[in-house]
Amino acid sequence: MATYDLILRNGTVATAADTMQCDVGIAGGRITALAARIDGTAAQEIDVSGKLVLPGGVDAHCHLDQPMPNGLCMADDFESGTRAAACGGTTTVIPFAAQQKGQSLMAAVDDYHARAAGKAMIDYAFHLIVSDPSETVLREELPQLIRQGYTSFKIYMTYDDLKLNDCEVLEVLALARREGALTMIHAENSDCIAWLTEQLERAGHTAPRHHAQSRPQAVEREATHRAISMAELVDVPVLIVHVSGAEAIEQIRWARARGLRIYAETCPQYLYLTEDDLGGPGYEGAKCVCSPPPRDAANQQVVWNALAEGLFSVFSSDHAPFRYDDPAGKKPGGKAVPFRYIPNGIPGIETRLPLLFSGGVNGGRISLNRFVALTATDPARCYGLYPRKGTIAIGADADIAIWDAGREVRISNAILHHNVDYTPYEGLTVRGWPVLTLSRGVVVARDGQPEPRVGHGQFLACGTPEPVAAVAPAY
Ligand code: DUC
Ligand code: ZN
Ligand code: ZN
Repeated sequence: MATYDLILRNGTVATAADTMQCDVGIAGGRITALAARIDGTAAQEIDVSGKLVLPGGVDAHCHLDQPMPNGLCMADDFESGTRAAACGGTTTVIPFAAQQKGQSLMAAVDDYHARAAGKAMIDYAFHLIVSDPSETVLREELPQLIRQGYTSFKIYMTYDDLKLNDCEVLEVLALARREGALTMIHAENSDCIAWLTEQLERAGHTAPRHHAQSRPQAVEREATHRAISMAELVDVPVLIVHVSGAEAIEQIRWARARGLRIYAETCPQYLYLTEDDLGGPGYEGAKCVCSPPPRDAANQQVVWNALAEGLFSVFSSDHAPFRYDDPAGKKPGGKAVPFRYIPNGIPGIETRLPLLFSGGVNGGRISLNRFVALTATDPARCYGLYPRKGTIAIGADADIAIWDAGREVRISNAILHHNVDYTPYEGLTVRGWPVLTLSRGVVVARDGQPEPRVGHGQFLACGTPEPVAAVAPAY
């Protein structure tokens, strides 16, 4: 008779494709049996009747312990970031090994491994950030790193310390096509932002709320269109990250209608925040300064519709953790500063899944299976981690989140486990919360509290991303 380390009994198991009543048998950190009734002995059994048994989330866009310029510092390292992720039902994170201009990409990766080692509670892979595509990076470092399992990278069309010009973007896209990697693009027009910021400052408009006016949708729309056009020229799939509203969505829809392989990601802030949240009393709006900025209620609706219809493949947190009351965070140097100096980014690694579940599944906007696809299966497919991650299937890692679909939780920073001193969602009540999170069969969070599993997380080398798997090298 088969033996198991753990059997989850009587749950409702959902994948991106199916929903079924069944037991889940786990041995050696993997799922080894799925059956209406598993016969066999187990070291432990957990009765999960009345609960949902879902693949643990894959948060494919989050920033943890990323080196920052100008005395800024991210609040979450791999320990606190993955602790919060696990409590929110996430079992894999993919943060960024970021190259500084002039730095070797290999050195950036080595440094990032040192930051993660022995700290992560759940498994992690790395995207790269390519900010300096020198000859050595393009000819030697990137091809080697791709072969070693760093098969996706983010490039920026804005931010002075990160942005690439269009020639550099084309070079990186051609390399991605040649070597079989997926390029993620931050699409905002840098010069337009600089000019608008200048105009706003001249008029004395430096409060946080003017951040949104410095990056209107046209800025995102134009860059999205340009990114799509460059991907078309090179004939390579790309993924546009953190899409904020109707105008960028329109570009992506247009590209898809032309048969272009343009993938897209959105985030909770574009469903739950608006630019009014940047206009809170005094300096409080700094808490919601991120880029692209949140838009308005009509745009939120367009993002919901696009999630439901399948335009987006990936729903990520873009967790970029800066403390509010901190000279290394939202108050550089210890004081309120003009919006251009506020570090961009908001925390959300623990609230990502409950926010989508509550408004999406319980709100009747998306099916449970679509929820699983957006938050686990499709991110794993996009970044070369499937089927080891992102699904419940025989042979997959036993990365599982048990959900109480009816549990009401009033979000407040006091119940979260990141190292940030605020949440943008303070006071919001959601329905549906993960009550048990397993990483390779090991309990890492229970009833909203972390288990002491620091260092349990392992590095994952990524395979070829599915979007690029079918592209033949040409250049
Ligand atoms: N924008 C980014 O591009 N990255 C981190 C956070 C943000 O707001
Ligand atoms: Zn970005
Ligand atoms: Zn980001």
